[in-house]
Order: sequence, then structure tokens, then C-alpha cells
Amino acid sequence: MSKALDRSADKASQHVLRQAEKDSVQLSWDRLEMMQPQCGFGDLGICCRNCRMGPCRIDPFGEGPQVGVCGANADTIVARNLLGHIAVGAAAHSDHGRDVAHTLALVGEGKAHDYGISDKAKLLEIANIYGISIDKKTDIEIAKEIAEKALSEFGQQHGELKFLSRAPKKRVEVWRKLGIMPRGIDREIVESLHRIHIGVDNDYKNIINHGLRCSLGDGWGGSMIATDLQDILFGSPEPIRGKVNLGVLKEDQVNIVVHGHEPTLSEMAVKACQDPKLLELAKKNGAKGINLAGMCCTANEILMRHGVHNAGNFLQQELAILTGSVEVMMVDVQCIMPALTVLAQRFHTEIITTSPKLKFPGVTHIEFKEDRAYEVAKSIIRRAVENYKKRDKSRVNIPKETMDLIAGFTAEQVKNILGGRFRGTYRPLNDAIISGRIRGIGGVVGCNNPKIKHDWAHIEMVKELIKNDVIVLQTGCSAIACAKEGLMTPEAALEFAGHGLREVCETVGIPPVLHMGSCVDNSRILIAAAEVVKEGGLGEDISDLPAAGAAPEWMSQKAISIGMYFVASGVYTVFGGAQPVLGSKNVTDYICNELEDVVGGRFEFEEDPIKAAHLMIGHINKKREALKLKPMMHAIASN
Ligand code: BF8
Repeated sequence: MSKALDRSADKASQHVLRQAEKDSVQLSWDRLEMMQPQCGFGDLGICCRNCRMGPCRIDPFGEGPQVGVCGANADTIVARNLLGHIAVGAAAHSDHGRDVAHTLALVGEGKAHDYGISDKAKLLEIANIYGISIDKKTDIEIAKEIAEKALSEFGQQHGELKFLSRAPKKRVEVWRKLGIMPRGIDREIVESLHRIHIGVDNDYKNIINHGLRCSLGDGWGGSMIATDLQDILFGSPEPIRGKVNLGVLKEDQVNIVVHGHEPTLSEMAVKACQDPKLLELAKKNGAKGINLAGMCCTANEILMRHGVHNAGNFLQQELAILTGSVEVMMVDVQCIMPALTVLAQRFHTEIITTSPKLKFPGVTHIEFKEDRAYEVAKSIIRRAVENYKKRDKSRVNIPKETMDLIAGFTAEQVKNILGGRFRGTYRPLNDAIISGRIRGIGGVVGCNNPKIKHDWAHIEMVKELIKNDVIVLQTGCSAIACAKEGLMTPEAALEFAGHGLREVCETVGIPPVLHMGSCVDNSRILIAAAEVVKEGGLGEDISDLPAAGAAPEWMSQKAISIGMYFVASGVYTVFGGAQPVLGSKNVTDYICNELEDVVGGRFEFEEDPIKAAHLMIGHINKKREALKLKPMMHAIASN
């Protein structure tokens, strides 16, 4: 019997999964099965490979060793391993931010002619936050200073990261009191690595608290720099229509899939696909056009800004190649499966790496350079156009499913849409929450994971939340999952939202689920939360808000860093499945209970998406009560 229905909730993916079964193609789901049973010590976080006295492992049943060779116990080992994950996740996001700042610096120096300043308002806003005077300066001069300031924050040794001042005052006080204001982005990551070296930090709370600090350097630092500087360079997103799912691949066109995270190159690919000479060449080669489609977070970036169609999320990267219709999959960094190259060899698909940070042995590497960005993009598109001739049309098998969506809801756009472009304000949102039309705000983000039926947990959770009048903000692969289900159309409010939320969505003309971008754009959710606090009537801190976060299908280290900075910012955050901490009762207790008294937010682990949604709703209700808000206008929906 086919396993496709158990593996994915998405019809397009099921279609390709069935084909893969027929052809005996090995995919991530199969590799997961082959990996069983997975290492229980790793799962519980109680193995340590940090030095050559080890590897050590703690016996979870209490019968064998309870300390490693150096004497580290389960608490120390689990906390250290978790801090390692946070540091890696924060590094990935922040290195992305660094690259964007570097591109802006090159623009400022006149060395990256293919880019310019696309959002002057954002340029001035960020200059103001950084305290850069704009008097008698050109945009380019201001951009140069912003880039220098942003780049300096990576290696900054003392003081505080500037963007943290965008958080509510009370929140900043919490961080200062606890001594977890990040000083520099890289500094906190390096210190994390130092602390987990053999014989350094042994106090699990001290280790986790540094994890909070390091993650704040991601959310309110590296990721926020990535988001805001990308807005300056490429333009801030505005609500825009698009299409999502594998059906956006075209049978009669050259298909190029851009996969990864950093939009510096994919922005150029968007332009290069419209190059008249390349279009002409495509026609000469028998194709009707050049079709660019995105995958994972770089897809979210170009969808948000240009409406470029989105071919799917993390678990669909292998499936896209299996359609036999992809001429080139061009990748940059993060979430690129090493399995792609083996799979591509079955077809004519060429994988092209573009970042010096990510190469595959024997795979074409065309290095991206900011100073000749358009040229590089064109050369890759040309390869794809030439490769079209090698496509075996008899093996093309593109699922027909696509779905419309509206993307492009930034913190600023939500404000403008609610309050009107000329008097942008969060007042209507706050009032809707205060009056009991909207119960609260849910941030549902994160990855896919073959351990959980693809997309299923995202969709179930989000439907349950909106049914109960919780407006949902989304990013990353989670956003793509719900977009495919049709939850990001205004009509979705009529079909799926509770009465109160539906009224608000109908009045304003927005979907009940708002696509806020890629994973670095979780920083947009932080800013939106800070704005809601600033607007007044819902407490003085993010931790006062009737709001909750979730990552129902999480798998990456970046997801752990994101979760940590949400918790550190005061948000109750539910992960669909435990982080590797259960081997230490103390660490689990600290991050899932005690942290609430420390930073106002905490983790919860719950695999069942409906139960998880109700945990979020319960938390939101608790916050509503604490704020003495009016009862909800409409009763809670039953299951
Ligand atoms: O950065 S959601 S699977 S693509 S890690 Fe990766 Fe997870 Fe997708 Fe976006 Ni984020």
C-alpha cells in the first residue's frame, strides 16, 4: 500500500510521493525509516562528544553512569548541547544578516551597481534608530553609514545591540536585570562556544541564560538586520498575490528553482529571467518562457517582494526534482539537503551552488559576487535555458495543484492596512482584541520534519487557532504549508475563522492568516508585538499580550534559536515535539516552567497540533483575564 497519504497532507506532494514509490526512489521519509531506531541518548540530549575523553553518555534509567569522564552530569551535558544548537542557529541567521549588511556597504561604496536603495522610508527609519544624522547626506551616504554600523554590531564587544531598543521599555529592563542584553552578535555566539568547551560552564541555568542572550542577538540582532537591510535594498514587501505549490512548475517552460535563504542572488534571478536575450534563447530551444519558482525561505523573500511563485517548502525540495521538469536548482545556504545531487543525477536537473559556504563534491559551483550580481544570475539562467533541450518530456510529471495566496504582510503593512496608509496604527487590532472580537495573536512558524506528516501539524494547528478567533502570523515553511491549504486568501476567513475574527477580516479585507516572510522575518513578528504593546491597552510588555508562538514541525537549529528568542522576549512557545532536553529533568523544568518567572515566556512541548493549539488558546485566555479584558463576543469553538 502506498505510504504517500501518511507522509504528507499536501495533495501535490502525495502525487510525487506515489511516483517515487513506483520508481523506488529514496527520499527523506525513507531515510528516516532506515535510521530507526534513532539514538535515544541523542534524542534526550545526554551524549557528549565535546572532548577526546569521551564520547560519554548518561544512563537515563539511573543504573549506569550518571556523569561523564570529566564529571559533567546530565544537567550540564543537556544544557551545553542546547546552547550549542542555539549558537549554530543564531550563527546561521546572523551570518545571513552580515552578508546583507556587506552588500549594503558595497552599494554605499559604489561597488555593487546592480543594487540600489529601494525603500527610502526604511533607510531613514533605520538611520534614526542607529542615531545616524541624515543632514545633507545622500541616500547612498546614509546607506554606507547604516551598513558600517550594522557590521560593527557583529563584533561589538561592549554595550548593547541597538535594535533591542525597539522592544518595550519593560522588556529591556527584564533583559538588563538578568544581564542578558546581547553585547555583540558574534560575541555571544563565540562565548556560547567557549562555555560549552570541556571544563567551562557547569551551571545549567547559567548556560541556558546565556542561550537566551545569544538568541536575542539573533532575533533582535542578526535576523532583524537581515530583514531591515533587505527592505532597504530590495524594497519592503506590500500585500501581493502569488501562487504556491509544485503545480507552479511549467511543462512548457524552462523551470528554475531558487532554494535557500539569502535573497541577494535570487533578487537578481528575478530580473535575469526577464532578460530579452535569454527569453529569445529559451524560445529558440523550444520553451515558451522562463519560469522562476522559489523553495523554502528564499522563496518567501521573492514571493513577498515580487509575487514570484513558490514551489513549496522544505520537504518538497526533493519532490521538485522528481517532477523531471527542473532545469536548474540554484542554491545558496541553509536547509539544502545533501541528497539533492544524487536525486538530480536521475534527471537532467543541474544543481548549482553559489555560496563559498555551501558546496557539494563534483557539483557545478558558480560563485555569487555582489559586484557582478546580475552577470552571475544571468549566467545561471543561461545554463538552465540551455539545459531545457536535455529535458526528457516523457518523464515530466508535474502535479496540477496550486493555490492562490496573498503575502507581504510586514509589521508596517499590518499597521497601514488596519489604520490606513496615512494614519497607520495598530489601534483597530488592539481594539478588536480588547473588545473580544479577536481572542489574541498566534505566531506559527518553522520547518517541516519527516517525523511528522508533512504540513499536517501546521494546517491543523492554524485552523484550530483561527476557528477560535486567534489571528495568526506566519513565516518560513509553516507559512508555505498553510498557504497551500488556502488559508492565506481573504475567503479563508469566511470558511475557517471564528465569528469575531471573520468580522475583522471582512471589514479590513485581509486573510485570517498573515504571511510575514522568511525565517529571519520572525523579527517582523517581534516588531509587530512591540507595536501592539506601544499602541496601549494590552499591558506594558510583550509578556502581557494575549499571544503565543509555535513551531509544530520544527527540526532545525535555527528553529531552536527562534524559539529561545521568542521565549526570551516573553512569549509562551509550543514546540511540536520535545527539544533534545528530556534527559535532564532540571533543564526541562527550567525552560518549560521556571523561565516564565524569569523572562515571562516559556516552552511547552506538544506533538498533537490540536492540543497544542488549545494550550496556546488557554495561555491567551489567561493573559486576557490578567488584563481584565471583556469576555469573547463568541464562545470557544468545540473540536
Ligand atoms: O529558515 S522553516 S526548514 S527553510 S529552517 Fe529551513 Fe525550517 Fe524551512 Fe527557512 Ni527556517
